[in-house]
Amino acid sequence: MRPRQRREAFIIECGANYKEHFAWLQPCGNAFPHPLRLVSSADVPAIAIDECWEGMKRIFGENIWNNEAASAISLEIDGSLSREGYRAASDGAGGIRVSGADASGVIYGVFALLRELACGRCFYGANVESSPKVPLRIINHWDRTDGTIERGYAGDSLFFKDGGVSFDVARIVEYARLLASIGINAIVVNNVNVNGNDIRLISKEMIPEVAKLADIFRVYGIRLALSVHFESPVMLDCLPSADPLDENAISWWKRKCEEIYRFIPDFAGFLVKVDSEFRGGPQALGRSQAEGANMLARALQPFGGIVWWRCFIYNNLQDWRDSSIDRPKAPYELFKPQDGLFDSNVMLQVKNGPSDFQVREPNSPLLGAMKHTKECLELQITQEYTGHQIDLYSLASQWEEVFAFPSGSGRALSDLMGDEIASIAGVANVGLDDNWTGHTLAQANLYAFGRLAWNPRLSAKDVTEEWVKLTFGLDKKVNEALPDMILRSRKVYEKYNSPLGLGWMVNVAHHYGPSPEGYEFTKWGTYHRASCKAIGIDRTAKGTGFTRQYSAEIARMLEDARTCPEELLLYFHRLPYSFELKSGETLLQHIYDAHFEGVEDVEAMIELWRRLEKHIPKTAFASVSKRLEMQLENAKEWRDVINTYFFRMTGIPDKRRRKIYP
Ligand code: GCW
Repeated sequence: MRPRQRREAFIIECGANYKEHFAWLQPCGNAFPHPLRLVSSADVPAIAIDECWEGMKRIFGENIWNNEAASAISLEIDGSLSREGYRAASDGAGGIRVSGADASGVIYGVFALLRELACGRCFYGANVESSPKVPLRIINHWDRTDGTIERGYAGDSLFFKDGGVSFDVARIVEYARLLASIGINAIVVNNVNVNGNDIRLISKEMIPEVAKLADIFRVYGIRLALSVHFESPVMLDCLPSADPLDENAISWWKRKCEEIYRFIPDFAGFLVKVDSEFRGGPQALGRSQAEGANMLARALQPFGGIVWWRCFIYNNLQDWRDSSIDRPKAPYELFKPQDGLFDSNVMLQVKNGPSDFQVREPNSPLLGAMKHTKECLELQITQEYTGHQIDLYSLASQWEEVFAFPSGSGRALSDLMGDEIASIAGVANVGLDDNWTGHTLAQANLYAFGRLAWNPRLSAKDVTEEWVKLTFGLDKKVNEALPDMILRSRKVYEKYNSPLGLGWMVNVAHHYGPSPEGYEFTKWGTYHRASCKAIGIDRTAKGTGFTRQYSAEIARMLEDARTCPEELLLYFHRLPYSFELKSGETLLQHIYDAHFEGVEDVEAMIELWRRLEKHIPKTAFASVSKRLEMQLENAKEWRDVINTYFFRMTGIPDKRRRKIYP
């Protein structure tokens, strides 16, 4: 018998058939172990019970539950486990006990058990225990209240429409459970570029509307946060100034927080972008970043709120003629001297790379450099520079490298996670499209974000294999071939988009497709400075000095073109086209080869995908096939434009005499 009635809003139809919007929570019909009862202690949240009930039916069918059964799944709280942690283990009597440290822990424990069972791991041997390495695991939406999404490639916003909060309850519930199933515990629902009507999301009129979203997410242990405009006091209430030392501005934010917490008692806090890309901020008012951030932090502090203060600050009105300014240096130069000045509920939010979510970048030297200030690592799940969810691109493969990147004293970034870096944020790749992510296989990136945020030491291979099994079932052929195709896709895209860490050869307007000099003479600070002889920026001590921002051992490695990781060569060095790579090829020949190979690799991917036709649900097969064809066109465009560009620039032909357009 069911332990309690499910509320209407939580009923998700679990048909026997694959549906794209179930994502990785598909019905699967795995081998039935034996009937079970479901028992739980009184402090277990109703949603954990519901998810366990529905989830087991999804995996094993309706008959899994039988009130008379001898064995049980029992859910309980066990305060001895670490925060948000869980244990799911055999109880020795044919059943399983799921213990969670707290309400969230039981929810995560249930989803972990379901994941194990759906992946075909043995029911009787189930034994998983885990707790998150990083306490705050956040999704950042770049959604606007008009319903559009900045850098969104999967339809309109799930949350907003026509200037206000507007959503389909069932869809948000589905989204919340998908996020909870991968361990997400906070969500920022609006864009960091807070413009126009978006500024009003914290107005008296709109807070109660936003609170309706918070109410849904809360059930799944997810706290809601908002991006705010630093000048809100001026823009919303006509105060003369937003100066963080001005008493009026200070008390405005205090009152605003009181107002927000009346409607959203567990409000997570504010995400703030200032002093960059046409945003005002403390710097524009002659104040420091710390003064700006602390004003907001002190207003949130009595309620347990946090300020995520973005470090993506640089001069976006640079003169391309001036080679003394080097954009990647800006965040460290600005923030490092202010280490220790930020309140304890401020998290400095740093993008993984010092440039901007390029296919290949070193890690930002600011990550781990702030010894007395908390940081948040920002990753981008939406594929802005990585193929717009048209081209297949495994971000798990990229993030695995980000986490492995050396961070001084023999430590990798993953070693700092949860310690110096107390939170992790991912820019969402979802929208109203039926399959959430436009490209069905891009669901794997959202899945991987959650899993790696929980445990940054998991391998890209493991989480990708998991996603494939959960999404497309235990078909051997698919399980063998698809993870590999997904995992290799990052390298494939890199070959035709950005070999040797070059980056920025994209169309300026939208960042898809090639434009070798698109950014070259702009004000954005993103140049490769290709001439007929050499290419790349010298960022060594002899050049812009950017390498000096890293610890001595890392700087030494990057300084020398012979020890610098080859895939980052042109990020740190300016080199002649004749420079010889480890393969023995010249730099120019490598660029030609990579672009030809990129197209061949996409053709091979298409071939492989075709061979899976009978094993993949029709809807997913058709939509992915269509995108792969578009990707092939894109890869060819990149190959021909970039190779022609360098051939015209250098006059040196491809030594393998392949077609280049003179
Ligand atoms: O480079 C830029 C992106 C913007 C984004 C910005 C940021 C939300 O192209 O679309 O704005 O980064 O991260 O603030």
